[in-house]
Amino acid sequence: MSHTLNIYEPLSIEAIRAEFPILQTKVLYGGHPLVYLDNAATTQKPTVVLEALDEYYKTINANVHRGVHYLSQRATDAFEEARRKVASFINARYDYEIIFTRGTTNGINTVSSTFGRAFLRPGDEVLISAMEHHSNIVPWQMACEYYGATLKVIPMNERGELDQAAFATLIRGRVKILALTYVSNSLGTVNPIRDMIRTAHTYGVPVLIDAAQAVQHMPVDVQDLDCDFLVFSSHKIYGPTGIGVLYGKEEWLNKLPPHEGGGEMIKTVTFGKTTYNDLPFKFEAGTPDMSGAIGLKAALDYVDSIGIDRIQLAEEALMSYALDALSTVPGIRFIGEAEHRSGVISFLLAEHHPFDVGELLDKQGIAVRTGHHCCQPVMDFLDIAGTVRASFSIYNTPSDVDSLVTALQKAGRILG
Ligand code: 7TS
Repeated sequence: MSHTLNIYEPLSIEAIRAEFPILQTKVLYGGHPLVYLDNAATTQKPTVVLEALDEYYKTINANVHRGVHYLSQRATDAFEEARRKVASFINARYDYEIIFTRGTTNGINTVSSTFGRAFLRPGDEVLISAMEHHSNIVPWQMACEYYGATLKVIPMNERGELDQAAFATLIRGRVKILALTYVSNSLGTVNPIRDMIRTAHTYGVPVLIDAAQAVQHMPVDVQDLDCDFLVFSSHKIYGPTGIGVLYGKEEWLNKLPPHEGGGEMIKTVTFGKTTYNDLPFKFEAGTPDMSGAIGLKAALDYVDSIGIDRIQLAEEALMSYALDALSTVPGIRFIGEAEHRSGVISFLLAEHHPFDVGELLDKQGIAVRTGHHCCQPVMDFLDIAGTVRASFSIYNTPSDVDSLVTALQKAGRILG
């Protein structure tokens, strides 16, 4: 759908904002209109998604893949249509390479534990980067601990860019898998993952991409990237919470053992032995989140109706406006100044604690996130307690940025 749109045609932000009922919120203290700049944590939901959830429960709710009856077949059709939508959205070769998960974290844990069981042995290495979210650190640490492997880390510089020379050396070790974020949620860095995937493949190393902060901001094509696994969360791309996606190349998904045991992931069960189902069901034990998948489909349809290319252009323009505008705030220091950035701007205000700044912004109706953003190693490396983070989405406007700037100036004056 997106390719039929003129990507240079400006978005009608007012029309977009009207699709998101929650944006009408007035923040309790002082009745300030809500300025929502915490989109990296979770995005708000457009009416089409809310209606899809409502419609699902009102008209077709039934368990999937199990009943011959009318509702069950309708629910199954809608659920599988959602899978096809996800496959086409990220350009997977086959629908059955799409596994529904509970979210990014659950997707990474599915790969780390099954990959660990199948392939990690004492002396092996798992390679991650210095800017990973805890979700892409801890599961690998646990797998390494369990199987006697070692976790290696690609370092970054002060600007928040990965050290490519160090990567070129590290990948030549005994690396069994590279797990890397596409876009950093704490610094906004967009990593050159296509090149890094190509390098990893020259050493026969498969790559998992954490696309939690990428799919909502830029086109993601898994065949073009040639990644072996890719994960994201529905709730960060205008869809419901509780559901996410694990993409895996057929070849890799077939090599991994199942993650959880239960209904749906089996072909036959006796007390002596169970044989496992084919993809994608082998990785979907138990009743899946049917309404979530259908809500996610509605969200991806919504994104396609605008066009991810246009979203990318509009958000880049807004980011650039925000960087210029924020630069005028006395005492501001940007954290993360990579050349290629997306979605988030992290900063500190003079010597003030990020939490104090965040609280004063909240009092003025502005929602940002403060703290380590589940990236404690990033904060340790930069020797800071945390940052204030403004993160953007399609419904944010230059006027949101102006409100942030005014509120920061006021916070600066109050904090002295
Ligand atoms: N990976 C990245 C890069 C993320 O930004 C997040 C969530 C996750 C993984 C985990 O996603 P989940 O949906 O499974 O929780 N990031 C954030 C954030 O920046 N603020 O709140 C959650």
